Amino acid sequence: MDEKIDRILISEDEIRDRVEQLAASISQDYQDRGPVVLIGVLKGSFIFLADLARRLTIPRVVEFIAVSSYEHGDTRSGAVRLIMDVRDSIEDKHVLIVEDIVDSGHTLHYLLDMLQSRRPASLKSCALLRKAERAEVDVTVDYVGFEIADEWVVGYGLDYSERGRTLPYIGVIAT
Ligand code: PRP
Ligand code: 7HP
Repeated sequence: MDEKIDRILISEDEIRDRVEQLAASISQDYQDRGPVVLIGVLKGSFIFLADLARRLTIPRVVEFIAVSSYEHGDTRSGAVRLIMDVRDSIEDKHVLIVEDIVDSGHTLHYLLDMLQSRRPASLKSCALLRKAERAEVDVTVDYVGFEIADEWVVGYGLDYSERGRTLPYIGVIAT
């Protein structure tokens, strides 16, 4: 995989430092609220969620959800469907969606709508990466690790056709 990486965009050290900062902010914001339910969006969030969850200093519970985007040939339609749901009810719980990346925003928009209908006590979102210039829907991301440009990135959970997910850094793929 390494030979296909054009350049490292965010190093392992930079990711570690930023995840630490995000965990500190989240821990402070949720400190008097009881346990936060972290919902990791599979597959891309699995490494970010693992690191973030371990750095929080507040009570937390880990859940996962899986969604898929409908595709027409090479293009995504923007429609999203649920593949795997969380196990437990989130009613009256403090919920934080954990994403690796917000690109068009359709996935997060769908999840916020769907989870809000289940009447959580609060619902917020956290994404390691956001490509603001690619946004197609207006969606609030409460905690953002890094704003990045419109380039395809892999590593730290993110893939290109299932490749590159376990790289320890975020790299730009050579095209
Ligand atoms: C990626 C990523 C987000 C979504 C963001 O998932 O993990 O969930 O795309 O894109 P959007 O903002 O344009 O909706 P993907 O569908 O590639 O699946 P994966 O996480 O299993 O790789
Ligand atoms: C999804 C996604 N997955 C990996 N790398 C990117 O740049 C991406 N944008 N949207």
